[in-house]
Amino acid sequence: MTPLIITAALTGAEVTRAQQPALPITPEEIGVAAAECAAAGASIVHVHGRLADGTPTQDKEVYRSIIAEVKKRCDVIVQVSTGGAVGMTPQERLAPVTLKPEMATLSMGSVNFGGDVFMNHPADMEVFAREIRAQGVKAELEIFDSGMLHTAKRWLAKGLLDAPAHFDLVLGVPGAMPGTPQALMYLLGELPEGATWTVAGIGAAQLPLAVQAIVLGGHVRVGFEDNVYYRKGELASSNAQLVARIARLAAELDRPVATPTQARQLLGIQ
Ligand code: KMH
Ligand code: ZN
Repeated sequence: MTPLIITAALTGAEVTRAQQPALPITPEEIGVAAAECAAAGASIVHVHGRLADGTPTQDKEVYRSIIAEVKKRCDVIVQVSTGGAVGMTPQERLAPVTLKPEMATLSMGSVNFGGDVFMNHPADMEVFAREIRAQGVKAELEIFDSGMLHTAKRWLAKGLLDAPAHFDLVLGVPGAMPGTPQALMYLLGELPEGATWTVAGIGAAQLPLAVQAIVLGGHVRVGFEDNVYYRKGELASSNAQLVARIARLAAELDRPVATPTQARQLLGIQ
């Protein structure tokens, strides 16, 4: 079976230390967490910048430090966020891409996001897509709702995005598609030829959707950005604890876990 790529979404923009005391915030903490996750089976880390007080930032120098802190400890693929936090300008959000990381996210549309609106105007998305391509960065297309997948397919047909596309199906954001097996199956039925996909279930949807992805031949994203619990009422002790559980489940289901080198091959990253 295709090796399973496990992405660890280490920090995100919304989770606080009050909600999850083990949340990595500084570049060094993110580097340490990345190495722990790599040892547990992650081949990608999805990272967000934070200031020392926890405020989300897309500052290029913060991301430069994050990438350096990760790379000096392990060989995982570093995927920078271009989603940043709700309310940031597109120019702010795009800054880390100019560091030429191996991967960057690209959100494929606007969506209600809890009590906020995560704005992704098509004109801005096009600038993001062009810059990601110009920097030679592999895009992960973030799909929060079904219309976004159809937009991605239109853009692939128009040549605005490169094929084969890699998708992150983010299910369970309040305001977007639910974290249900049915929602996942719908999206899988609509994926373009040759696409690769990972699933990021939010909150309680993280584990069941991850198991579904392991069985169906997809890939899995876990981590504090999406879910801070190990099980109902019990906080996870680290991002690595969540990664290690997925690696154990994959082994039980006869799915080998991808090394970073295998993940690069699967995603066409040079
Ligand atoms: N923080 C969310 C509003 C991404 O990283 O590309 C958007 C987000 C997506 O986290
Ligand atoms: Zn993110």
